[in-house]
Amino acid sequence: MSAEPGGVTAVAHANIALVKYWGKRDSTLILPATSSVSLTLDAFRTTTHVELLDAPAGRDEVVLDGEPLAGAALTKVLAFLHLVRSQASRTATAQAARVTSTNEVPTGAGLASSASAFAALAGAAATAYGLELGRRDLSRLARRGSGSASRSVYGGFVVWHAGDLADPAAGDLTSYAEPLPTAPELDVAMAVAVLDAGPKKIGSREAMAATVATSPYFPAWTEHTEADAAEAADAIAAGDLPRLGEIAEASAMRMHATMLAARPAVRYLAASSLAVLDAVADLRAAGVGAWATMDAGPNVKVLCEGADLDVVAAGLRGIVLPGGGAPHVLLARPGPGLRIEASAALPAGVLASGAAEEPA
Ligand code: 2P0
Repeated sequence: MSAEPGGVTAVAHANIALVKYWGKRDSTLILPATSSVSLTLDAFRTTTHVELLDAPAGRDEVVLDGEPLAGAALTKVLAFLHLVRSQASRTATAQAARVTSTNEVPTGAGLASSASAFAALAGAAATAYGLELGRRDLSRLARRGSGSASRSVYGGFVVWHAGDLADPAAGDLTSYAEPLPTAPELDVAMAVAVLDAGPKKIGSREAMAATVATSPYFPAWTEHTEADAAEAADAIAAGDLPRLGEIAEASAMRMHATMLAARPAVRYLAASSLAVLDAVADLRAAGVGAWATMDAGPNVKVLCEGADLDVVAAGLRGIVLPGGGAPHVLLARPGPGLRIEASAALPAGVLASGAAEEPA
């Protein structure tokens, strides 16, 4: 089959883990040490277009936000395209791809840009190369680009299963994401206190590996996280936001405690992060349901009820940071799963199978 004229566009949104993924048991297949639970947001998204070229596979072109991608980020994308081609069983496997991506997430600032990026790339590349994957297999494929990307295949609350621990082949088949049953009355939102939009000092992949290798707290982290994921799923099904918030904040603090115990310490917590954590505690003391979570960067995301978003945002904007000034605050609500749009006819079932499994 020849290249689809026009190619394929996919849109995916960032997700924020409420029960964190931190540590792999297999770094080639990107199998996590534990299951994780997340919320896909409406605010930060990646749009990726993939078209096949009349050129051999070694001539892939990758452009991110108008600039040719280079270095380690390019290597990751090329390896992912190679994986997609190796899974596709048509003559087009030998064709190169042109990937054009636009990120509406501050790249590398701990706002989960790799999650939306690899979910969108998985959707666009798999479709362009003629792989007819359902949502579950798309989430397994996205996982190979970046673990957290498996969760951005779905909207709303999502679980990414650790999968079968017996052996890597079984784990590869069973480590996928899926939407979580959610109480209809559970109306949540997230305020993001952006403290440093610059690139992080140490990437999460390297930081995770250092934590697994050197933190004596890592076994305790894995031991408790599986139970946290199950309890978070229960709280989401029951519509119990206070319980979910408490688990989420504890999971984030435990993850940072575990990485702080690495040698040398992996430290994303900044003085400004602590100021925001204090403000969140103050909000709670004043009777506002607000719970903090943090990822591989200093920014603090605050989970709250949808109706409380304005009061939470006002509280965060009122913080005087240690260096002076106030945090920049972004507002988000639950967002949708991966959307794939092809500008040419696609094999029947590719788009339909995804749409059918999309949560309302
Ligand atoms: C998460 N993070 O659950 C955790 C919490 C950051 C802190 O997943 O190596 O880019 O590509 O699988 O998914 C960020 O790590 O790592 C991440 P790889 P990823 O969201």
